[in-house]
Amino acid sequence: MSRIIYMNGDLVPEEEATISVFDHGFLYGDGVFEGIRAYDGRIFRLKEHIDRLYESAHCIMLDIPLTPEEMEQAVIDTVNANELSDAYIRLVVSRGKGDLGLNPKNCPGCQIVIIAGKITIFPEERYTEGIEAVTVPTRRNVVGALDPRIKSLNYLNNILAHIEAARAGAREALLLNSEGYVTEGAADNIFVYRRGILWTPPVYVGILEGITREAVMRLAREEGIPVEESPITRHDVYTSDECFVTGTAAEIMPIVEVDGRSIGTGKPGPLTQQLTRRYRELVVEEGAPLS
Ligand code: PXG
Repeated sequence: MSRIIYMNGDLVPEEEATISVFDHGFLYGDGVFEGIRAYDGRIFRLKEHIDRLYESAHCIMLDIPLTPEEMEQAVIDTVNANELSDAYIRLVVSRGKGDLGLNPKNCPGCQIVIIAGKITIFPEERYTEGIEAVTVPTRRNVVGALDPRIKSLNYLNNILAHIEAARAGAREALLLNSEGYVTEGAADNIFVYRRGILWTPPVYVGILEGITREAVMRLAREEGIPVEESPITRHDVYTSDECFVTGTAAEIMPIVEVDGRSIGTGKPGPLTQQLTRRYRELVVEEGAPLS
């Protein structure tokens, strides 16, 4: 079935939703994006995703000619046009059509695209059994070069990590920063539960400030679990009682083995399971209604 795509203010059939080969998103990865989910007729943390999109755009000096409220409405309209109540939403703002040569001044206006499609959910056994992760050779982008807090269209760092993990036979990649601290997965944030404290790396080590990460930190605190944002090493991960990654797509995914070391009992632990239950309740309770 053909999808309806939002293209700079118009809702058009996907066959008509085309981009110029001179778009700087295509030529240079010059742009920003968000991945958002709707659950049961509500868009989870829509405002937070839009705020992060505008922060990313601000940092790359990309002007978006819509207010954040107009962008929220555009997302809602796109999901409704596709008659979806559960959806995966990809919002992309590129520098727009320009010329050859990287000068963004040659791009008169940005290109805004919103795609809303059916969500492909991971097989349930990944949640019940957990998955293996490996630390990969490629280091996370250095904060002083391309800050991972910017969700830019240049995702090669993450794609290389993904390829390297897959070649090593693991479903998840863990990226270290240039100093060897653990940063995050290819498209997810990491948590470890060790000696009664839930640890997650702070943004300054070089991570995306994940919206699921924030929600999980809040849920854990509500459950009375102490949460610390502090740099963690491979040792902390290998010796943790529980480990999981969080993201819009994966939600909360248990990690049961890292670099051949089993984590805890080698099965998803009780805190991971408890937080997963709470998160699944939260996503259907909260969120911007579609109508
Ligand atoms: N780190 C990175 C590098 C990410 O790309 C996260 C952490 C988790 O952030 P959120 O805000 O989602 O909790 C991400 C998110 C996709 C896709 O299609 C990728 C993400 C989210 C949704 C879809 O690959 N990345």
